[in-house]
Amino acid sequence: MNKKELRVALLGTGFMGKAHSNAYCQAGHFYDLPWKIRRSLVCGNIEAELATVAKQWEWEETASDWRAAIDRPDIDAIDIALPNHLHAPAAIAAAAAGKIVLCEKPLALSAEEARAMVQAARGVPTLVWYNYRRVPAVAYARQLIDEGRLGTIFHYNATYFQQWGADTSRPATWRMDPALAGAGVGDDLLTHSLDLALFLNGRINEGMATARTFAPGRAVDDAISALVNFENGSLGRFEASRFGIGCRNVNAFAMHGSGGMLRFNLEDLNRLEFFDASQPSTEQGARDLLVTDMKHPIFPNFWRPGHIIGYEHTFIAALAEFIDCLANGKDFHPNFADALAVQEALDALQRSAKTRKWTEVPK
Ligand code: SOE
Repeated sequence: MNKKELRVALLGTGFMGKAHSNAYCQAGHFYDLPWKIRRSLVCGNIEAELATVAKQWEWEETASDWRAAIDRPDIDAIDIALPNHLHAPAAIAAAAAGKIVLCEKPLALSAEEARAMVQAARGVPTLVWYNYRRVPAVAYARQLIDEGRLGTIFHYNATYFQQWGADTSRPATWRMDPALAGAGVGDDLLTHSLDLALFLNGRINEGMATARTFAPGRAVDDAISALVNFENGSLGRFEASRFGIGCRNVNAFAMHGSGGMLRFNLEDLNRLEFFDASQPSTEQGARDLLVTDMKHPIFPNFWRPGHIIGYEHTFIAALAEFIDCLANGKDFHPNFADALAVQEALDALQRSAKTRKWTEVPK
């Protein structure tokens, strides 16, 4: 029997357009997908970029305006990899047209906009590209936590540091314009840390934050630091910066519980440090696990033990799982509702940075 086709339109041809294009090409190579992916249409308003992406990733057709994708009856899924301010209009239009909607992070420019997107997408399956949930080491961390190996959690500390913001000679892109990107590093990097925190440690009740713009004349935040209280009673500390000199893409977290400690850093993404406090004290020590075993989550879809994987595999794994959920009527996470929870936490922290007060995250 012929497989059902998922006819995709990708909106956006930048860095994320490339990461998603690769996932559409590769998912069927690594996973036995229940549906066949068809790369039907790619939309972008930078002519040279559009032509290159279409050619290199073999998209069948191109369009210079993302709106061209919305009402086409021969498109099943719309994937939004546009600048942040276009996420809401594109997602709401796509959902109204009954399409399956995939959207880059952050879901929206504000919690209010994100709520409208969740409302609009009630009847359609959604995915948000918080791809780091699909790093095998992160998925394995979640498995250890679910098995109770960390016991009662006391501390959740997260850092997302990049350094490119300090290079003021870089041409400004949409990321430096609050109307297009949101408040800055919080929307871009802290959202990743918040998504992982909600995934691994549960709801954040309240927070207190401070934000800073280091570059003179820049209109967006370069750095944000926050303290939070989690619903499970643990304390949290978050830092996100584009001035994290020495860090190219340090997306790291550490969790300390009565049963042990976990530590992860994306710059060494195949590894997870695990300290098991149930070991005799004479033998205790953090073990640096290479999360590439056939019994580890996600990894066996790719290579054999020890044959490490990279950034792109997280997108491939997310997409493959989404298609499995679509075909088998299962819920996929993170979806729009999960990304709204990130947005609510971010919004509370950004408000706190302005008012300098502890701020509750609405339920
Ligand atoms: C910013 O530099 C950025 O590209 C983010 O926008 C992505 O979400 C992150 O995964 C890598 O860094």
